Amino acid sequence: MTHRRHVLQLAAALALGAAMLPAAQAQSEPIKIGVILPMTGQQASTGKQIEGGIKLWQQQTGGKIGGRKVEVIIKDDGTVPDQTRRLAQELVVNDKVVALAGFGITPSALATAPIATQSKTPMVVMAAATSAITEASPFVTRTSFTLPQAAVAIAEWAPKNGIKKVVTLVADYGPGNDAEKFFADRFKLNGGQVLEQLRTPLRSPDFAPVLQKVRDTKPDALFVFLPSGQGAQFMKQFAERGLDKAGIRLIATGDVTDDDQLADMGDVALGVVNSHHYSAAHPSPANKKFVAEFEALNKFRPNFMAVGGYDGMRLIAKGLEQTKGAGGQALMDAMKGQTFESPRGNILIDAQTRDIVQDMYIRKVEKKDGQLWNIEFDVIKQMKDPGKSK
Ligand code: VNL
Repeated sequence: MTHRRHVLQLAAALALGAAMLPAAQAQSEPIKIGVILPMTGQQASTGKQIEGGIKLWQQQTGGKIGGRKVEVIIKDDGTVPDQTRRLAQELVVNDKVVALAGFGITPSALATAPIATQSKTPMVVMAAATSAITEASPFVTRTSFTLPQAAVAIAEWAPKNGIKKVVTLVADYGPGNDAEKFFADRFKLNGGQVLEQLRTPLRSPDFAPVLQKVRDTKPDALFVFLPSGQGAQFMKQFAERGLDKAGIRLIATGDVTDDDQLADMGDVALGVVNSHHYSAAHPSPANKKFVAEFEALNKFRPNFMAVGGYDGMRLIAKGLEQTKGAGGQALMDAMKGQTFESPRGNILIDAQTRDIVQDMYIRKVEKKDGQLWNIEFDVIKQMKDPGKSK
C-alpha cells in the first residue's frame, strides 16, 4: 500500500514537474528540427545538396534562432517512402521536433503528410515538386517549386520560338504527370501540337528505346522532365543516338540541366533552353554571396535543391522567431505569408495555398570561363502554382 502510494506520488510529481518546467530551463533546451533526406541510393545527390544548404544556414546564423540553439537531426530514408514515414513518426514522438523538413521525392512527402496532420507538426518540403503535395495536409508548406510552374513557363516560350511540334518525355510518377499535363495543355493553347507522350520509370530508366521513338517521330523538339540526378545520363544517350545531329531540339525543365551535373555534361548540353526557379549563375549580389560561401564550405556547386534546403531553414527560423520557439499551428500560421529574398530572387509563401510563389526563368546552357551554366534570359515574375489556380 505505502509503496504503491509512494509510486503514485512520484508519478504525479514528475508530471507536475514537467508541466511546470521553468521557462528559463525550457528556453535553454535546443529547438529540434527533423530533416529526412535521401542520403543514399538513386537520389543521394539531392540529399547531399540540401544538407549543404542547411550547413550554410547553420554557419551563417551560428545555428541559433532568437538566441536559442537549434539542433538539426538529419535522417536518411534512402528514397523509400515507408522509411520516410517511419522516421517522421520517430522524430515527432521521440525527438519532439517542432518541424519536419526535407523530402527528396514526391512519394516520400505524400507518405509523411498524414503524420504532419495527426501530430500538427509543420512539414517543409525542400525538394519534392508535385503540385498536389501541399494539398495533402494543412501542415505542409514548400520551398522548392512545382512542376506546373516550370512546365507552363517553357510551354509559353517554345511556340514563340519556332517550336510547333513536340514529343514529351517524363519520369513516370507524380511530378512527371504534372510536367506532361501542364506542358501539353499550355503548349496546345498556344497553337502547338503534341505528337507523342513518352515515359520512363523513376528507378533505373533506360532512355535508348524512347529516344529511338523520338528520332522516328521527328518533332521540332523534345520536351523533357526527369528528376535531379538523371540529367547527365540522359544527355549522354541523347548525343549517342544522334538526336542533336538529326536537328531535334531539346527543351526541358531545369531539373535536366541541373547545376549538380551540368559541368560534366559536355557540349551536347550547349544551347539547351530550359525553365526553372534557380540557376547558380543568377546574377544578383545575394546569389553571388550564396554561391561563394556554399562552395567554400561544401566544395561543390549548389543546385536548386541546395537553395530549397537553405530557404527552408530560413522559413522555419523566421516562423520560430515570431512564435518564440512554439511549433504546431502557431508555427504553421507564422510561415504563411512570409516573404524574403532568396538566392533565386524574391519568394513568397502564399497564405491561402501554403505553396511557393516565385520568378520562373527561361535559361540557355552556355559556356563561360570553360564551364557550363544555365544563363537566364527571360522571366515570368512571381508565378503562383498553376496547379492550384483552377
Ligand atoms: C521531384 C521533382 C524530385 C523534381 C526531383 O529530384 C526533382 C519529386 C529528385 O517531386 O519527386 O528534380
